[in-house]
Amino acid sequence: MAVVERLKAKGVVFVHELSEIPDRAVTILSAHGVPQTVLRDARGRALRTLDTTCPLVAKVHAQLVDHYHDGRHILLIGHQGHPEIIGTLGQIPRGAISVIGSIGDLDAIAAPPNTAIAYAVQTTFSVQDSAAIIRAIESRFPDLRKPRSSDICYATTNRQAAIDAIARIADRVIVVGDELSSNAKRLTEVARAAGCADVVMLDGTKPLDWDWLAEAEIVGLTAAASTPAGSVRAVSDQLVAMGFALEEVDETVETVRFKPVSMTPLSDVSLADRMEAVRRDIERCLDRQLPVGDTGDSRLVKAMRYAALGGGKRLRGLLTVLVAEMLGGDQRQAVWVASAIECLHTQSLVHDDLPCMDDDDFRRGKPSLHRQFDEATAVLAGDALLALAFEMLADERAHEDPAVRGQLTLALARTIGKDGLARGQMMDLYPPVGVSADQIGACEDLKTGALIRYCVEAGAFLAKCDDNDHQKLITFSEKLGLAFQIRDDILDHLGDEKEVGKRLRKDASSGRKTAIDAWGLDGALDKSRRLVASCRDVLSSFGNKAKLLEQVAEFAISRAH
Ligand code: GRG
Repeated sequence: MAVVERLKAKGVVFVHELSEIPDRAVTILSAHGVPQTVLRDARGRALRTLDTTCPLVAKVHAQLVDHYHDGRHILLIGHQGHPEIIGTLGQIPRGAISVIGSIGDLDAIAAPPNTAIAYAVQTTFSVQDSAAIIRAIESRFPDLRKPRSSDICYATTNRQAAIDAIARIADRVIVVGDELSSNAKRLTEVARAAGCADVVMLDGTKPLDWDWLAEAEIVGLTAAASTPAGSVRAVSDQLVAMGFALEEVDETVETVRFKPVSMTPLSDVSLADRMEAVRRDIERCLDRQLPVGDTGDSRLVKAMRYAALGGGKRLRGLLTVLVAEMLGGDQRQAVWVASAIECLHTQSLVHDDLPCMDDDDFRRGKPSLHRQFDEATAVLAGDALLALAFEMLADERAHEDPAVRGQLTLALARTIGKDGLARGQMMDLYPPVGVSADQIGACEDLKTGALIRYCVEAGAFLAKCDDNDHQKLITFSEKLGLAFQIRDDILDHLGDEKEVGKRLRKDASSGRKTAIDAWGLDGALDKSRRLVASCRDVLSSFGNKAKLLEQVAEFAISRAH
């Protein structure tokens, strides 16, 4: 409270909802962490937002996302309604997580014993109480994933251990902290449980009660992890003035150091940083969908991993995530669907590289899959990636509404089948004699544009957007797809093989007609700039929220690989 009052005096306003904050205000997200929806809304508004989520809380969030992607139900040990729990619940879709504050809450969960479970703990929970709940979870659910190290914050753990020792010998215990602080309350509970009946919580602003201390020989003094040092000093100074000698009983030295909070407002995060974050999310999700078994029979999965992991711009996945985010869709579902799309995209690259198709030895800067393994493995790994993409779209983690999962699945089947990618590839392999510029355009649109369109549509499906916005986004995706293809032609003409990561100048040697044949290099560049301008026009009605999508269009025509 003392800190809150000090900040209020400096003009800081405390709010519960983002909607209470006026545009352009500097916004600080609390160390307890916030739900993904708050982060998304903060990014989408003209707020200079700094995210001060505690790294220990962020670690719990990251682990929960992995458990969610693994299809586990999560038991979150914590206090219902506490800000940290609200933030943590908002990291993954509702229904995938249950809050357990007591053994009674655990008993009320209906899950059968063979349920795949993971648990996490509020970072300020009581070590002892969590240990009892964890034992009950362990005895009920054998298929259990635990945190790699304790989720409870080191400062909370150390203070609880210290007060447990002190309270055993103290006549009175003073916890300096605030009623609102979870870890301060835990300290009073631990002190009482250790056998001290006289425990009070003080905030350090009022004089100590002489009568209460008169008969005490030993007074235990502790403070919450978030209590300012000045408040602790105010209390200890008074104790010394009363004649108590200070003695430190716990020798634990806390050496943990955190990276300073990034001062780059969320709304100013560059496309490159966002791309990198989405790339990491997709990589993490796919890594978990492709575990190498220990049976020795893992050649197929190794080949799938070789092709699907560690390469590619993930531009298609990024589109799905950004569109879903702009429209209010769930971020974790968007990453899941984006990962499915990247599986499918990888399959098309693997098969495209085969000698019977485009015959390429290099892809994403390394030997193509059939060169690294063999052709049969490349065919089968491609098939399995295709199957995995559909499996993921049909899975509940794509969306809780089966109708949305149906839309996602049906639309992808149409995008890649006899009227989509496969048809485009066929047209490319067997062009009609005297192929026209229009026919080349149609072929490229099916080979490349259709999947880009699908990525944008997938984001719209996830967010269940209205027909009007859906139509605008389709127009955007068509222009973007064409701009992307033109850049591909320009890169084939001018690009650097090392940077692009595959063999170039194939179009000229194969006699294939490209955008440069149609409009010349300057004409193609001019056309792509005009396409980006129309992307911007179409997106203008979405306002600031579409800023990153506009930048994706600019990236599509300026990329060097
Ligand atoms: C899916 C049923 C089904 C059939 C596939 C092989 C095939 C039929 C189609 C080939 C489609 C293809 C490879 C089109 C080229 C698309 C393209 C421009 C790929 C390069 O995309 P980038 O630059 O690649 O985004 P990264 O590596 O960054 O992901």
